[in-house]
Amino acid sequence: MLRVFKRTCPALAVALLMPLLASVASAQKGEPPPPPKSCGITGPFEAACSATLCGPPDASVYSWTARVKGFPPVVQTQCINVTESGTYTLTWVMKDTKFQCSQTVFIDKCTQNRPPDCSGAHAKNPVLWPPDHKLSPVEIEGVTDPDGDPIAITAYAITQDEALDANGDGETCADGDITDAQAYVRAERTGDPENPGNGRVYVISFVAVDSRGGKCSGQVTVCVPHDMGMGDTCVDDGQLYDSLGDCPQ
Ligand SMILES: [Ca+2]
Ligand SMILES: [Ca+2]
Ligand SMILES: [Ca+2]
Repeated sequence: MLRVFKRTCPALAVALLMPLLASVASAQKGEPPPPPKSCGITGPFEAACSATLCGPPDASVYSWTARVKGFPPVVQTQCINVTESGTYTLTWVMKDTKFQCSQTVFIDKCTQNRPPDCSGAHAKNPVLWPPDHKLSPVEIEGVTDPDGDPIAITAYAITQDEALDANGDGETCADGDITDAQAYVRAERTGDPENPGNGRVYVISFVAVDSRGGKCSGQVTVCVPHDMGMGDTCVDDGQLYDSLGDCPQ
């Protein structure tokens, strides 16, 4: 290639080679090449597998665009997680002034995806109190991905160790719900003087999927104690009942 350029268009060849020659000269002098300039976006210029780019904090509007395969037309969050090389442009508004900045990122493609790790999963609020019979969302925390990929969690089953309509727990069925992959459980337990119970235990089953299709599955528990005086503990008497079921007729 070089010989062809020299013969046909020496001026063009020199122009193309100038940046390369400059960086070789600076390397020979022992100086590191100058870092690319940043204009308000924080995040790496090179990364393995994926990178997180963030706009400045405290802006009132964020709008990311990129001509990159799979990137949506607009993403309106402060930070984005990207898995493809390309130039990402952010427009933001701060104190009624609009700013714009672009950053080019080179992503070294991962050849092997490692699945998420569900072993540390737990409910953000493992104890529900008071037992007011209301449905509460179960937020699942502690699932990680060794590659740093974003993870989506989908709840698919809920069971419990008390009957759905036992003595002293109101007459509410079902005692769980799953809407848009989010689990909800009812804050109630068996608790009349003749049948005091030992706290209700819910088990929520879920699957976690990373952005490249790797997955793991796990379970978290939520306890509705009999009372707070005995401590906020529950005894699991066996997950015999489907929380999503109807009351027995
Ligand atoms: Ca992964
Ligand atoms: Ca019930
Ligand atoms: Ca129990």
